[in-house]
Amino acid sequence: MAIQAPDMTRVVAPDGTVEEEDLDISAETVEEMYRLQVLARTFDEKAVKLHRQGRIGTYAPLQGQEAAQVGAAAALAEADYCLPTYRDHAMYLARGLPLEEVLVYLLGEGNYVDQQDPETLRTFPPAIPIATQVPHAVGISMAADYKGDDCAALVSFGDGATSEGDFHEGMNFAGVFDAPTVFFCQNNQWAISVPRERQTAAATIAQKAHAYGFEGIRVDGNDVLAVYRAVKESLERAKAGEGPRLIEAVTYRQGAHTTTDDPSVYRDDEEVDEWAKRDPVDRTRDYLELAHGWSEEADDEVHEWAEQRVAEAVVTAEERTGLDVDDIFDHVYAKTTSRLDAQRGRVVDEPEVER
Ligand SMILES: Cc1ncc(C[n+]2csc(CCOP(=O)(O)OP(=O)(O)O)c2C)c(N)n1
Repeated sequence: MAIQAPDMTRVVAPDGTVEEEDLDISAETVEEMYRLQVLARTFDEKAVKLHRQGRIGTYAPLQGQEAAQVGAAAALAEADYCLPTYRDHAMYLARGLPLEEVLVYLLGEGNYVDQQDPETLRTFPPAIPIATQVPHAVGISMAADYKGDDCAALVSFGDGATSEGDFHEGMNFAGVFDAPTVFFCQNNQWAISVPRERQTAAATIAQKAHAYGFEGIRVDGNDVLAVYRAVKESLERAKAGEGPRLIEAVTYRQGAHTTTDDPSVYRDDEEVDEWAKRDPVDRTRDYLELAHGWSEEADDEVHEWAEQRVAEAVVTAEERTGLDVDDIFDHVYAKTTSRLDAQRGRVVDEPEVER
């Protein structure tokens, strides 16, 4: 039996026209979110090139998901907690993490946030094992609630994560204990090569919340204003004691799953082209032009700033890191095992191993 999908909310149509007036979001906030999206896209394009040049390790591109990531992170209050994934580079940028820190992680050192004061940034290292951050977010938000800390936790994950036990355990616990958690699913239509239709027989991801006794909403994830509004409102509800919410941000991964993936073997060009017409960065720019008289000069200035910012960050990050291949053996275990020691020895002793 097909179950009715909740409607998807949207503020700005794909052509940039405003579908909803009376927005309580200032022009400055939209401009800042546009600037961050341009920075994220510029950085993303550069990161793919750095990987191709052998200068960084495997990278998970975010292209197409800029609005979802920036809109969600920009809606957080400073005191709120944020738990991103390996694809959420733009969330870190919108949270105020310097670009250099993101790059240092990709260069193989650190974990984005290890140089930051955790009480100030309140943003976790990226979760690589799928959905493990979901129960963590529930626990963190409950602990904050017990302590009387006026904050909520936002946990980000993909459509594929909704098939993991951790997702369901976290959702159930949050529903039972009214945890101030906002579950933010970036439904980018693919979990590596598994399409959304094979991930779940449910008509939407949002409706999964109903089974756990709370509300699930759908939002156009390529509409930064709609995402910002939905996340802000959900966080405020959670902090007012009205419980958790699941947000399904409907978006699209325009690039590969990672730089070691070739999506052309499992998806059609027509699909990619169709989603490109709904590009989130273009849409925010069109909105700014239509609603706030955004000029071509202002747009050029943002792009130049982003190019320069990314170029500077690459230089600074590469100067800061001095990694060698045998460094990968550190930090695997608290106490190195004999097998690892032997492997390290072989790498160090074999000069032909590419460094
Ligand atoms: C527990 C676990 N199982 C499998 C993997 C391998 N893996 C990495 S990414 C991925 C797909 C995740 O898809 P989704 O949750 O939709 O997020 P997306 O990558 O699309 O952002 C899988 C299966 C993993 N990292 N962790």
